[in-house]
Amino acid sequence: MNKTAGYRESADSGYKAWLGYRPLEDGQSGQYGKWCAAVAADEQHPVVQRAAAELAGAVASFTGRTPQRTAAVEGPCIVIGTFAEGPEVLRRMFDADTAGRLGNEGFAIRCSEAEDCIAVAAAGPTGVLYGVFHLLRLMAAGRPPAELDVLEQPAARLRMINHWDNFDGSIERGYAGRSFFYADNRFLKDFARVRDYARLLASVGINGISVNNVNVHRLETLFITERYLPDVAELAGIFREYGIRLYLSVNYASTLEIGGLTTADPLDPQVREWWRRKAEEIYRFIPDFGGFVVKADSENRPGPFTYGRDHADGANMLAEALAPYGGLVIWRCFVYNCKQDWRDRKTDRARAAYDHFKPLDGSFHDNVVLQIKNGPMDFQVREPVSPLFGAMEETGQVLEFQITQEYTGQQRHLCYLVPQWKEVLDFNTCAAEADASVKRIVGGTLYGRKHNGIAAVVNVGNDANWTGHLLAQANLYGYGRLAWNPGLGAEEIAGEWISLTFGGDERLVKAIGEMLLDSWGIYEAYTAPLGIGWMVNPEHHYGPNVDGYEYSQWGTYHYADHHGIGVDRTVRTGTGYTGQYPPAVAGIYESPDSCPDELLLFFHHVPYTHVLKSGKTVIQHIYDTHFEGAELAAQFVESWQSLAGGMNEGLHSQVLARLEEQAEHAKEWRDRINTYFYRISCIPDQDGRTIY
Ligand code: GCV
Repeated sequence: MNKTAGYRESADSGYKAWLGYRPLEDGQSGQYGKWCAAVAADEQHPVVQRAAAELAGAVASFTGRTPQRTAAVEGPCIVIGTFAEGPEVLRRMFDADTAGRLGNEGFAIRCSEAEDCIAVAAAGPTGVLYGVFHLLRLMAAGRPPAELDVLEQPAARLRMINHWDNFDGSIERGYAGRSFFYADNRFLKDFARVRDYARLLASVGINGISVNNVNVHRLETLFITERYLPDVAELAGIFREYGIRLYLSVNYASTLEIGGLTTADPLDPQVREWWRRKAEEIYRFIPDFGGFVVKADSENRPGPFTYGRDHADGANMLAEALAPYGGLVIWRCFVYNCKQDWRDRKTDRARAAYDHFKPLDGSFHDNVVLQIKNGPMDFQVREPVSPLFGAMEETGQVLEFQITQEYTGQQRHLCYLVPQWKEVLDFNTCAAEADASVKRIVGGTLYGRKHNGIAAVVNVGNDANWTGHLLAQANLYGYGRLAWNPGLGAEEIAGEWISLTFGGDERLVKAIGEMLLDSWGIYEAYTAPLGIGWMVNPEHHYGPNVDGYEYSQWGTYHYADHHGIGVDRTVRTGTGYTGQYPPAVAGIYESPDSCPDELLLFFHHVPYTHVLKSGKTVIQHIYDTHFEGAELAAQFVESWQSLAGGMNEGLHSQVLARLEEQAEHAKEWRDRINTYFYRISCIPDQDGRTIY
């Protein structure tokens, strides 16, 4: 990837991502033309001023003419502001009722010939910013101004990005270069890049960011001390201008490691006092600090278990310290035994989060939210939805997705994850009312907890195009759009992203859209089959290795032998995991007859000759999907080649290189998986294709 100084401006690099604001076609430009003469914003709030600057810059880029920036509304213009403090015209265009319905972060957009303006209005400054970005999307899509009549507000209160960046500049599970926050144990202070990043995030409605890895090492533990708080505060200041609150991952054992105490027992008065003072100190530097993200008693990180305490004790202790300032404790539920003996067939990692946290429902303080990975295991290409959703009526919940493609091709393979996320959000937990979908739980409309939301581990780094694979930008964009509105379709989101990134040429939108929408299924087809997961090389998790984790301590087994494969997680004969779901869901998963094919091996151990609902045997399904998947990956290359000339050459060639690599690597997956299962089952492929 080109890392020379010019990449930020270069159209080849992909740096501008979906905010390139390419010139509008004459017709569109004409329609908006008169309003584009001026941008009016009379509020001095920094976020409103940022919104005005973004709007003016985008309009200049759309039309080739720099609009006038004014405070007063004089003549045709785009006017922006809050209902309360903005120009009078906003109160004429939107009645109090509209204003009242929008909530803190919502916005309204309208065009009025009578008032001779396009107006973007909101209850608060951040809503104004979101409204401006939305208007720019609509303008880019060529929506006629006369049709502008939009009222939007976000579904989830917290829409968060998690970084797994380390102070040395490495990124845990990062596939797009190094961190742009840190290098060599110092803050990089590349504020231009951080600002551009904040713009990207705000443009899709993100309002929270944790800036360091949940595995908090020695030096990052010091981020909450005077030594580094000034630097953290600088970062917070940039994100603040875009309505994004900064959070830090903290080391649960800070009192021991940097606090001079001999314990991190959450019930110890000295420990509580230390955190109380710590919170006071942090808020002195960062008055709107979001709070702590905590990975405790997980994968060798310290936690309350050491002191015989539970996770409510640990989380509440931190919550008490943050409560006076309105801070949150985002406590992760990724807690399991990572030192399992592979011979032990009773322990089931999938059960762990529910077993640990369900009994604690109702014991957490109001400012604790539990962050739960979408599935019970770990961001595999296919997993059922975690049974914890729906099970915790009295606890705020945040759903955790992984945008960074740890197990889905590491941004060397194309895998558009929005369809997967939509399945999770739409999943009906059947826990309460008829519609007890995950999106209602994390949107706060089912159980009505105060703090809820969605978080995701991000896929960016210092690669010129942010995400390594240019098409992986669609996942970052899509995540934000979905967190804002889970009702949006995967195709719709893909279409928006493609037009904003490459322009609205119909042929491009259709071809790239098809590639994106097919990509998850194709990746699944040539990798681990039928929900079994893993089968990757240990540690770095890239590339096929069927037994890579089979005799390890991580609890991620497939149990394949000469006769069959899969994990029996039934109540009747297995680990009992299915019993963690409400009966309506448990019943479906408990029997291989009703269990959906794509999750069969997650829930059941079956012979290779078991016949799927598709009518194929398991073994034939494995062969067929792997041959087809690799073929379809090769077709990506052809599809992309056919688009040469229709887009910037640099963008085209960088994607082509990744797709070629994917096509080669998909063959490796195909042959390794097919060969393994042919050798172990001794059942030949019905079609006699080459298996080694
Ligand atoms: C940050 C998986 C990843 C780890 C990650 C962990 C987590 O196990 O492989 O790199 O650690 O999840 O989510 O905490």
